[in-house]
This record gives sequence, structure tokens and C-alpha cells, in this order.
Amino acid sequence: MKTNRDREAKSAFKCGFVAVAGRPNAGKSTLVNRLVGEEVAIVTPKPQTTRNRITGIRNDPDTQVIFLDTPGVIDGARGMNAYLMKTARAAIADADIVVYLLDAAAAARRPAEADTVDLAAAEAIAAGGRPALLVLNKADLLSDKGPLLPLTDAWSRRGFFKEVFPVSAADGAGVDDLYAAIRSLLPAAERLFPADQWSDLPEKFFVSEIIRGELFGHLREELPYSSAVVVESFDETGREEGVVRIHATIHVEKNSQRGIVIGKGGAMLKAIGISARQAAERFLGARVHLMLRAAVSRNWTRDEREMRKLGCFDRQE
Ligand SMILES: Nc1nc2c(ncn2[C@@H]2O[C@H](COP(=O)(O)OP(=O)(O)OP(=O)(O)O)[C@@H](O)[C@H]2O)c(=O)[nH]1
Ligand SMILES: [Mg+2]
Repeated sequence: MKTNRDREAKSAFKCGFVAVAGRPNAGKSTLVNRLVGEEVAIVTPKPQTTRNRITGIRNDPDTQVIFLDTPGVIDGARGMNAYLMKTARAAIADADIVVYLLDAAAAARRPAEADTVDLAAAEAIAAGGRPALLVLNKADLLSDKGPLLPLTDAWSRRGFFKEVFPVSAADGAGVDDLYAAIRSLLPAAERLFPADQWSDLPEKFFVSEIIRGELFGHLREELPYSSAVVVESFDETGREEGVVRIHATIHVEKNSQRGIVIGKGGAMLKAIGISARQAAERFLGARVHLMLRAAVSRNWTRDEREMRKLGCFDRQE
């Protein structure tokens, strides 16, 4: 039999979707990882790292929040850029709450009117009618916190956002206050996912992202942007004995790029494979046999069909 207290706890339960948006490199994935407490999204010092909508689920006794990490908001309407924008827009449209991130350290260096992409994005988010919060991220980089005040004032006056939060996703400062505000705005609803689940994406997806993360670490300049990783097989039959066997392919756009990925005598591919295997082992909690190869899918970033094949598709499609 249910007691009154059980019923109360049930009716007080809150659950909803929170889209985390902002320009490339603002720290969206870092913030989502911190809020969820798991590394759901790869973080790199380079812009346009996140390609897919990535979900990270935070479970508390009275709340379940499904965070949607999104690709950075950018200008430009072709190929990969158009795809990234579409993915971000779709996540915002599906969310109950939008959290918009600004790199506060960068914003403090320029007049607020210069943030045309941010202004346009904020306007669009406000027009969508969902409650929205502004996060001034990377506050730790401002040794003098002085510039935070005028920045907060300027954005508060514009009226796009319900509240403004100075935060450091990197060291966690201000994140609890932000989370409390998110929680207060969530609708009352039952949980959508089991309480021990922290993403709805398959392990296979995370392994391909782990490998892609290593490409950013090992390859220079544009090469990671020309690369996609496909996990061809994920064999768990040995999982009981603690072994997972994975075949994955790194796709690049040209022969010359494939040469760089493979490296002299295969040295680069080997180095990428070793770090990716170690990271995958930590993630899966099992030994991993990783077979990695490199292939050319000519100009795949300019061809929508190829992009889909290589993992760039909106999950709503
Ligand atoms: N100092 C500092 N660095 C941060 C903070 N948050 C993120 N970073 C760094 O900023 C860089 C970009 O972080 P990401 O989390 O990958 O940014 P993102 O917005 O997801 O980027 P895209 O996916 O490329 O759009 C990384 O080098 C992070 O370590 C912060 O609060 N303080
Ligand atoms: Mg990201």
C-alpha cells in the first residue's frame, strides 16, 4: 500500500529535456559532462568538436534531467555547417528548457553588440517561448571578475533569458546554482529512463566518439574535421571473460590524408589505436581488442548521403 509520503514524492518528481547550446568552443560539452557526472561528450580545445546531439542523463532522487549537448551555433549554410546548425536547432525545439553558453572570457574582451551570432541565437531561442538561462562560462579565466557585471547587466536588460549565471564548467564553480535553477523550471513528470541510465546512446557510439577524440589529440589542424569514425563491429561475446572486440574505420576525404593518418610505417595509426584502446577500456570496464583502419571516402563532408553513412544524422530523422 502506498503511503501519503510516497504519493507526495511521486507528484513532486520532475523530469525534462534541457538543450545546451552556444557557439563552438563555449564549453557546452564540458558543462554537460559536469552536470551529468560522466564523460558523455568529447571535449577538445578546438571548435566544432561535437557533431551529434548527445544525451547525458542526470538522475537525482526527485529529478531526472536529460541534457542535450549540441554542435556549436555558427553562420554558414552549407555542408557540415548546415548540418551542425540543423542539429542544434532541432535539439532546442525539442527541449523544455534551453541553456545558452557564452565564453565569458572572450565576451569580456569585446563590446556586447559584437556578439551578433549570440544575439541572433538568443532572439531565436526567446521566440521559441521556452524558458532559457544564460551561462557566462569560463569565469575562472577572468582573474578580475569586474567584466562579469556589465556583461550580466547587458544580457539581463535584453530580456531573452530568465536568469544569468557566471559559471566555470571546468572547475565546477556556479554549476550547483545553475542546476538548482534548471530544476525549478522543469515540468512535473515521471522519469523517462531507468534511474541508473546516464545516456540513451549505445556504447558503440561512445567508442566511435572516443576514437574521434583521439584524432583531435594526434592530428593537426583541419584533419580531424575531415575525419569520421565508424564502428563496424562491436563483438561482446567475450564480455563475460572481460574482452570486447571492436573493428573501426577512420574515414578521411583524400588519399593524402589517409597517408597522414597511417603515418610512417603505420606509426600514427598505431599510436591513435593505443590511446583509443586504453580510453575504450576505461569506458567499457573490459579489455578491448581494437582493430583500426583508415579509408578514403572522397569529399564526404560535402555529400549529404555520405555524411549520413558516416554518422552525421539527426537522431529525430
Ligand atoms: N578555463 C576554462 N576552460 C573551459 C571551460 N569550459 C570549457 N573549457 C575549455 O574550452 C574548450 C572547449 O570546450 P568544449 O566543452 O569542447 O566546448 P564545446 O562548446 O562543446 O565545443 P564544440 O563542441 O566544438 O562546439 C576545451 O579546451 C575546454 O577544456 C571553463 O569553464 N574554463
Ligand atoms: Mg562540444
